Amino acid sequence: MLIKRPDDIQGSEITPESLYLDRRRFLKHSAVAAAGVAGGLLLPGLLASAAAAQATTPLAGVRRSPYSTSEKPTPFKDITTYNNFYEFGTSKEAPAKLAGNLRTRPWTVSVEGLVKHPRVYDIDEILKLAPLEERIYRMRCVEGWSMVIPWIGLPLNALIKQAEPLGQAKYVAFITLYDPRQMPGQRRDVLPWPYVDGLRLDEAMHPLTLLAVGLYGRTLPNQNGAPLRLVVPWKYGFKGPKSIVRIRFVAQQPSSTWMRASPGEYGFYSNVNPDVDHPRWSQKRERRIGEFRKRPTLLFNGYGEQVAHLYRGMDLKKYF
Ligand SMILES: Nc1nc2c(c(=O)[nH]1)N[C@H]1C(S)=C(S)[C@@H](COP(=O)(O)O)O[C@H]1N2
Ligand SMILES: [Mo]
Repeated sequence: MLIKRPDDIQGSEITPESLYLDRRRFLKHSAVAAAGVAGGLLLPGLLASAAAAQATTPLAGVRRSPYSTSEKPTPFKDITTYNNFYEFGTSKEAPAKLAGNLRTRPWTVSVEGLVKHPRVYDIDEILKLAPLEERIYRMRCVEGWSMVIPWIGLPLNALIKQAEPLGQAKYVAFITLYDPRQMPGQRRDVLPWPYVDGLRLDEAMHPLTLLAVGLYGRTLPNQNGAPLRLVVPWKYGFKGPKSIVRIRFVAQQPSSTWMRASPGEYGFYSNVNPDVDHPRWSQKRERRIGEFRKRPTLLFNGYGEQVAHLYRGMDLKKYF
């Protein structure tokens, strides 16, 4: 694997933020600001949409990463309005509409289990564990669509090194927020809550495995998993749990929400693989959001050169 030293140019210097932001969204903000300045009428519709658009804040000192793809990022608007976040409903539109009021600060993450240094971190401490990097990754959902997302985050291995896993620790489980008052989707048992998933320790240590805290230069919009979510770009998107509250080191392979929901359809590994079909549909091709023609799906989502060695000698049909 090629490891170049990332230079110190900020990701936001490459493509100006004004190009990232959708014009209508910008206008919406201006209208709200104007209404505020005028200090006159309360415009409930505008204020409500401002709440839904949320207070993301810019992230400073972000470095570019040699792990980024040069493919064109999916527009901000698609990344933030076409989501899977069942805690806020099962439609693609629901998370953007309903996640706006999720309280993401203060927020703590408990690092626990088989580690030398178990500890509860404040989200702001996690942000300082390593320099923030922009990682432009492909994301392939098991449903057959894909995006290119300019994440901001830090390698999960920075946190793992600080925790110092004990010899018996072989897997890591990620447990996300359970709070039905804030997450209306959790009032129905469409999935076993809280949403959990896991990785083998060597997968978790891999330099591509990212703890994402932002996208497009700013903190994560709630619908994308604020304030902290996992991104494992060679696996199907559901292996990236959103709004993580616990990271637990364990000896045995953990189960996951999707394995529990449908064990014949979702395995522990869930590596992107065009040769292992979902029982109900083919995984050979995918629709990149914004494109018309489907494109071929790549083994390990195109990250094979970096990750194939993790699975050497394993039958990928058995360990799907
Ligand atoms: N907590 C939680 N995390 C989740 C999900 C979810 O429903 N709840 N959906 C997963 C799925 S299926 C996908 S494809 C990605 C979507 O991430 P995005 O909406 O930020 O693109 O989040 C994953 N993480
Ligand atoms: Mo997904």
